[in-house]
Amino acid sequence: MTRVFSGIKPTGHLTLGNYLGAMRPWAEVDQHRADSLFCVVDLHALTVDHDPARVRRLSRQAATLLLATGLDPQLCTVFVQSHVDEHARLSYLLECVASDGEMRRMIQYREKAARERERGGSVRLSLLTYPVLMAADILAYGTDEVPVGDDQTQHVELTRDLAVRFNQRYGHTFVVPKATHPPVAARVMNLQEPASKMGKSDDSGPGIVYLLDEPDVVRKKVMRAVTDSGREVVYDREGRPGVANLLEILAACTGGNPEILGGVYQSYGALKKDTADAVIEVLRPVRARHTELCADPVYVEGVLRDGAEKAREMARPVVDAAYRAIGLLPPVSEPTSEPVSAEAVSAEAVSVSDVVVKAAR
Ligand code: AQP
Repeated sequence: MTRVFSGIKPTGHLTLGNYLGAMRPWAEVDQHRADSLFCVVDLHALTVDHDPARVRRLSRQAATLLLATGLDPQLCTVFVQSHVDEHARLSYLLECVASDGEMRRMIQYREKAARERERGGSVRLSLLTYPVLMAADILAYGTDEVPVGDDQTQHVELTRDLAVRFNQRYGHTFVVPKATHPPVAARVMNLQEPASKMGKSDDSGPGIVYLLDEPDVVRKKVMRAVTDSGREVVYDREGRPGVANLLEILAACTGGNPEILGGVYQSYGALKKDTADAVIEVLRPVRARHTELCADPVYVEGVLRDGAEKAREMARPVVDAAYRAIGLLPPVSEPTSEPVSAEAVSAEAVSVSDVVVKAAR
């Protein structure tokens, strides 16, 4: 069965971009067709300046929202990254196969580091290395597919490169995964700045629809969305990015096609009104289920506890195999009373490579 892994960072309140680009396909498609793991990647939230109490709150909220979107613990595994040590264990090994140059080329690093410097802050080393941790998140589970918004394509490419390089150097250990994207709304743009992605840690509140926004707030944000200088409603991502963004959002919410929808509207006002209605309807059940789940924190905690246990069991053999393959001595479970002969050492070498081959299968 196909193995799917993906995650969400608790760096801010989750947005319509997170939902349409990732969370909705996870709940509506992936959990039904694949052996899926979905994770709140809290370690990634430590790569920028953060308030510890806020990260904890946002992690709990993200986990609750994952369940509110319809993820079913009977069908998939939902957990928190820091509850499974294997991610950090594997990350270090992958740092030993990644190069400094390839990390500095990551677009998200360059953008976020520039933003951090503008604010007068210092750039954390973890901001540079976190794509390696993301590679570890994915590779630890023998993942075949990573359903993400298209801003994550470069990180999944890096993951593939690291997997291939590790396998070539140290023997076949990792499955080489690929990214998958939803057919529309793989990159929802900020309603006030249609050239920028709708991101949860942006400062531009009015351009971002949050999953927990009240319906009248959603309507206000959509009705005030920046459109383009023309008057005609056409789907043109380059020339009319504001209108194209609204058409994509509407298409994603109604199951339509943005180009066809472009021909239906005579005015920006009508397009905005229908888009606002469609977004409000799509978010309504998520908000309602979120309220119910907030009243039952014991259930949410139980899901996360069971999820972490299952995830640990899946990741451990893969990460242990990587430790052996790269040349680390297996932990000694019982002290040896006998001196180790040269023959025993070479026999150990044979049995270790055997373990790697078996784990990779
Ligand atoms: N605007 C978007 N359109 C489509 N997909 C998106 N995703 C994020 N934004 C959009 C997808 O949501 C998943 C989880 O994203 P993330 O938590 O890794 O990061 P983020 O929301 O993209 O975070 P920001 O806003 O850039 O700020 P930080 O990084 O500081 O949290 C991913 O699959 C992503 O593609």
